[in-house]
Amino acid sequence: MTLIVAMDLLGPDPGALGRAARELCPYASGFKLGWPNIAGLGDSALRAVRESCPHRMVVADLKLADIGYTMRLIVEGLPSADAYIAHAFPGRQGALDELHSYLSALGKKLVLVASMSHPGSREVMDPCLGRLIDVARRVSPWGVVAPATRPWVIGIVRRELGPVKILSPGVGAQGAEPGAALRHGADYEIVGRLILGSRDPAEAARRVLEAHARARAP
Ligand code: BMP
Repeated sequence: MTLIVAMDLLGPDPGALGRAARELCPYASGFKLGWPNIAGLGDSALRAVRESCPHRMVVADLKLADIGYTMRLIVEGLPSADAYIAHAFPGRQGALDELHSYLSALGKKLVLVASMSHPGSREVMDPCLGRLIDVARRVSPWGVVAPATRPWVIGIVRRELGPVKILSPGVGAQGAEPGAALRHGADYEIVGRLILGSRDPAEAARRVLEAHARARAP
């Protein structure tokens, strides 16, 4: 499957997180929890989702950007995710290499942010895209974040990094059409408000998956 649901809208509410995960479990490959969920609840936010939909990926979107020692301490305190998102810009040595080794030893996945979906990504990140991709090449993470809102960036990441998983946010509320990122080479679209802000989240998720199926049709 191709959909990762971003849970930010539900905030630090374990009941709401659990209910949404249960309802969307048939449609989602995974659930991404960010600081709006984790800051008030810690690891129990991740556990609420894991327990409600046990066989899907739980992604902790911590956007880590620190020395390796500190990033490892942060992850140790939030152990219930399958995948962790970090920025690429801290670089490999003494930072992402240590985080990657730690996560790999636990059988967990690292995802690096190469480019972002908001317009401001063009100010600093996109002029450095080649260097951020180079960090990703040397760290060799499981996945990379690249924006659905500027899908040509997805094409560059795909061309440069080959079989890495590409996770693309920016669908719906930020303007990209469901399926557009997949058509440009992404593996997953990260979708939050379009689904959780709708009156019938399961129906909204089903529609996103229909668009994904059309995008993948030959
Ligand atoms: P929404 O579909 O509601 O816009 O949510 C998008 C999600 O993806 C949010 O959790 C946001 O933090 C995250 N995200 C993003 O929007 N752009 C990026 O470049 C990277 C992200 O992680």
